[in-house]
Amino acid sequence: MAMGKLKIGIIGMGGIANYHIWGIENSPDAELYAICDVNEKALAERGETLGIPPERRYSRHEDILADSEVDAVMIGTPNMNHFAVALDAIRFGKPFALEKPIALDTKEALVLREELAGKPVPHIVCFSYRYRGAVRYARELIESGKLGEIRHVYSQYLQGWAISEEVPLYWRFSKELSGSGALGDLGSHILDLHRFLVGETTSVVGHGDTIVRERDKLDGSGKGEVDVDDFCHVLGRMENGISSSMQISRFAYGRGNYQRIEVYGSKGSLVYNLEAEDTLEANFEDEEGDFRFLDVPESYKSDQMQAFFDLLKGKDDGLNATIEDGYINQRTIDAIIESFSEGRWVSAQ
Ligand code: SOE
Repeated sequence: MAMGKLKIGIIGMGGIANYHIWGIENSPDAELYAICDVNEKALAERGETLGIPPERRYSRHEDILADSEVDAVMIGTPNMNHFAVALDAIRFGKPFALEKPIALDTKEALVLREELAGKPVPHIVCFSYRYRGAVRYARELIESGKLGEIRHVYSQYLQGWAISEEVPLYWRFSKELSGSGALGDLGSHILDLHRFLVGETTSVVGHGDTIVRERDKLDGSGKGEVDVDDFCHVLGRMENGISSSMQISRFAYGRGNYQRIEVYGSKGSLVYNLEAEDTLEANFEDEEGDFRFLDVPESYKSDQMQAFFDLLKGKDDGLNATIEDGYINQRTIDAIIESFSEGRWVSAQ
């Protein structure tokens, strides 16, 4: 690996790339070196704005992966390409950060897991809320036993942007292109946070459905079918007798990116709310009081992109999500989808 700044390539110049670029620009350890997108027009425009010379703008992901100057890549394509690009990154031995969900289904996720087992490559999966200080502090308090035995985890992840029927049929509304809907986009984060905070989900039962069933196709050729969930409500049995619920929707009016997790134990409770990210609400038996706000100590705050660069430089705090975590996440998503159609509890293991 290079001694100076890490030369980072970005694959997929859509919305999430702005976050990747921000992370690179705000790190003393990395520079944006090359970019890749299948849309040549967007590639040229972004290349100009970002000052990336034409010879370091790639339209094929294989070519940016083959560039030996590139130390690592960020993979932020639409979901349907996560698997193929990550698989090639492993085959090229190129370190990568991969957006969630890691694949369209468990079968694909398993291939990534098996490929990596034979050929380890430094990587992270972008379950980005793991890096929130409040989440890390909650994890520590739970691990230290401050809450006693954990009984319940209740979570919500709500957005409202899909309410408008004017929103066209882009990839997030297609099973073939995104695997699932609100479940894979938002629920994947909550499922990961449940594991990060309290443990494994062993079985699930859920209700998911589509509210707006047709939307305008992007090519102007009329309406097309939305075949993924707009919302999903899931009960989970977790290890150690913990019972969880999660409410996930793109149809929660007025909600932008509302994420809340409540953890109830035998001796205490914690509430994490993304909108109040530097605090936790807490109620502990040994304080004999009501709920109060706890400030999150500075030392718990972290940044996903910097954590990736640290990993590449040999510093791993063990809290990054890996393909193994992505695989377990995908397995749970698939169990939930099965439960939607079968209307029964399904094993997530
Ligand atoms: C869009 O719905 C989105 O950007 C997701 O793709 C992210 O993973 C989520 O955290 C915020 O919303």
